[in-house]
Amino acid sequence: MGDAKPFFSQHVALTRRYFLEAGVAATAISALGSSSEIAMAKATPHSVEQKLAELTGALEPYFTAPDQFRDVSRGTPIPHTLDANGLEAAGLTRDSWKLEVVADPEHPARIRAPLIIRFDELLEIGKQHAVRFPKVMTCLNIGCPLGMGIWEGVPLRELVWRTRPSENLRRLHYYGFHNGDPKQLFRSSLPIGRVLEDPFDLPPVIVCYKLNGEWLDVVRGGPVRIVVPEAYGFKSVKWLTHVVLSNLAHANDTYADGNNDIDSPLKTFAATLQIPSNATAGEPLAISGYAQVGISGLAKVQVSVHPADHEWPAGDLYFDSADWRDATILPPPREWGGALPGGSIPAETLGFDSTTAEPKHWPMRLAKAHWAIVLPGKSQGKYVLRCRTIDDKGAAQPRPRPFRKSGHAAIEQVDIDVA
Ligand SMILES: Nc1nc2c(c(=O)[nH]1)N[C@H]1C(S)=C(S)[C@@H](COP(=O)(O)O)O[C@H]1N2
Ligand SMILES: [Mo]
Repeated sequence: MGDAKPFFSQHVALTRRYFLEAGVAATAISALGSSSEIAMAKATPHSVEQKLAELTGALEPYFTAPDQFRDVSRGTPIPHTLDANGLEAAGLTRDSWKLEVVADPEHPARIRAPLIIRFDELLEIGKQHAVRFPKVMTCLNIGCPLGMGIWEGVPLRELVWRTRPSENLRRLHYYGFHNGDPKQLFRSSLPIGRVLEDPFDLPPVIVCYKLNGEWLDVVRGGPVRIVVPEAYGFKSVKWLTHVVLSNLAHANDTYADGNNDIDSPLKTFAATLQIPSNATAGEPLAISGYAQVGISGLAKVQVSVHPADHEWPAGDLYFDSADWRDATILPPPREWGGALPGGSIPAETLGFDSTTAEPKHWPMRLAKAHWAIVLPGKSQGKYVLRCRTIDDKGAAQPRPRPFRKSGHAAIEQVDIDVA
């Protein structure tokens, strides 16, 4: 990751100052709030500083460079492995791409003007209507996000309205290039209301053609994909070719196969990035990580360390009785990473102040946040470290929606050997 380092040192400097301002450098450690785990009895300010410096090695850039996203693309062949001629024939270049917006032959919505849109026409609409917003792309079935980007495109409703719909429009579904093989079809769907209006201050559902300020690469589903801000990845169909306006009253997503909960919006959860798996007795434990901030926001990240043989009360499924300590949620980084052109947030990105380019709220919803904590040293033995989030409604992870097939939220557990 070419831009990892500068981001990193900036973030670290900021973080260090943050911790110092929190009072760590002061000798009056007792003055710290009880929630601040930097204030441990044994550690001198010097060793805390050292630990914080160590922590910094594993933090990732806030945004993910487009070529650093994890790829879970399907298809035989996977569309982005086609050669130049193949891509052209498949309509997967900006010159050859087109999108049909039509009525569902089986459950037809009444529309007056079915559409075929080409890339330059989409950009033309974008001149007036384009939006961009930060969003973490996460697969419902994978614990760790695939990447964090600023996605840009035209609200899907702009295309829907251009078909001049009049009635019998209850949902739409959409799919992309799939090698002309019905068995490889990957389809997703939305209620029409979600497309026409944005509830709870969410960004619109977009027909997306840029990621982090650059054209959307074919590997990420370009030239054009759908992006649904609050949803798991399967709603954001890649290599988009068809939007179908329908009077069908229910979802018909491909992802409903495989027992997936297809109406599940993004969950809040925490995970570690750096932990000392082999620690020395008495040495403070420096731990860092990230949290995915789902629709319910993020109030806290908490960490606990218990002996591996700790006996949990019967019925304590989610470790509520653990000795949870509040970690520090790190402030916005000074450098955003993600290979953004000029290193800056594109103008008028939703969620950022248009004059200062600072985030309006922190941590940002439907995005990532980073956290760190330094815990008092432990005596020799085997331990298990756990981390969890508390969302803005006060629900502790994996609540309020603990089921695996609605997206990952299981509490992470990591073994620590103290020698
Ligand atoms: N056409 C198409 N779009 C698709 C998929 C697919 O298999 N085919 N996979 C979906 C799933 S399950 C996920 S998690 C995301 C992943 O997006 P990414 O590859 O940009 O990270 O793409 C979605 N869009
Ligand atoms: Mo997925």
